[in-house]
Amino acid sequence: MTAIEANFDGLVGPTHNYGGLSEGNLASARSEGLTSSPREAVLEGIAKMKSLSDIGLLQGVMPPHERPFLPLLKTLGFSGSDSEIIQQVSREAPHLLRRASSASAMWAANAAMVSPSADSADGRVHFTPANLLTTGHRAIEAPQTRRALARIFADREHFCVHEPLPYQSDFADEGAANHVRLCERHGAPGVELLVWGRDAATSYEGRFPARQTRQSCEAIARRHDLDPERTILLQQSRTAIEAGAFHNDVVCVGTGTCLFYHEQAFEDRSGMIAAVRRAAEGLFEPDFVEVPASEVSLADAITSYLFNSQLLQIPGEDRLVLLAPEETRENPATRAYCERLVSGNGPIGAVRFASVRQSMRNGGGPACLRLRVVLTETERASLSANTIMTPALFEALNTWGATHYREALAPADLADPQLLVESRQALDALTVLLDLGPDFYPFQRD
Ligand code: SUG
Repeated sequence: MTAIEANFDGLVGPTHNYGGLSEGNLASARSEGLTSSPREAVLEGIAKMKSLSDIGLLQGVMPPHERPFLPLLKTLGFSGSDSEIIQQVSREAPHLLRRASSASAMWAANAAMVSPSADSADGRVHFTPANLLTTGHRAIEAPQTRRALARIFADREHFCVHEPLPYQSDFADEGAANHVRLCERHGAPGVELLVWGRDAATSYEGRFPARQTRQSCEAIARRHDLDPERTILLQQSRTAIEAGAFHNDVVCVGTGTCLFYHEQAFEDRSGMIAAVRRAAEGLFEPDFVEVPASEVSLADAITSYLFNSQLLQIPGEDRLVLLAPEETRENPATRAYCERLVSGNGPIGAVRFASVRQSMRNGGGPACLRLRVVLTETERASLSANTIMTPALFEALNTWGATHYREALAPADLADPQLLVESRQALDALTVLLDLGPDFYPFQRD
């Protein structure tokens, strides 16, 4: 079966801001209180999508969520008109307003864990929306994410969109950011690597939270009906989490037969290599591109986001292309590493750079912004809604972002009730553009 790997990018929402909400995410902490530019952010994201679509890759769009999220504030006891609620919460509990206003759904790598039909016993593509329960601002994402996935991947003959895992600490799940799939061809059975940071059966104490549990990986492997022989559970290294790698995709990325990772990414590095080799036996020969700490320290890997890159198989190119954030070029250690990498004969033949600075300041690089979905031709043909990037959609989204988004958003602006009005207008217009149906957002159903 031939299949391709599509990227569905999260469109940045109109309230994009720097709330300092993610413990263990160093960029989020550093940026707290800065003034953001929602318009620049959304346009950067749209430009990245367009550039991938232009080189022949299938590019989709995941819609932003409704923010500020009034249902959360109402559940917490705030009442009155929408504008009264915003004013009251901004006076009495500004941290809750930040929580309810984050545009964090843009990081679509955390939207869900996805297994292609070639890996699942029932021959369907499986999605588990991530419960994201470790951080308060992200724990409200899953219901809307599920709705978006169920709208786009509506055909039940080909797609199965599960409920998120239970909201219990044992099942903390952060989606595809802790998942890598290796394969000979996208349409052939592959090896799925599920990476966890914490085993719920033992106590975990660390400087920063470990956001993914072993138990959530086990549950996902079961419900996606993956072949146990081809599925590997791996422990993310504690050292990496302590250094600020809050997801495995901050220190590792893989596609096709190539796994590109930092020497200190996994707790048991040689065990990981042996397990991948064993699981790939008879399918393909894995290529391990390991970056030694002596060449790129964990600290440099994390500030530059070298690994939070998209590793792309571009039609017409023999070797893989690494699409890294601009910050990787600006860091002397990672720039020098990239030059050496492409001068060799390894599987990665070129490094290109994308500017996603607004997202990067919150710890989201090119890889965070996209959810990969492997699709056969039949599955591709059965997608619903209008979410595939085309020149016309690009033009429409660009105009939409430039029209509806603010140039600048300072922390105090979250208290402005007009921001809620503007955001809803933007989402109403987007619902039509992307053909998401009349009642896609909670505010449209009220
Ligand atoms: O979950 N940042 C996100 C970044 C997610 C990056 N995704 C991947 N690595 N795949 C997070 O920590 C910061 C929001 C704020 O502080 O305003 C934030 O949620």
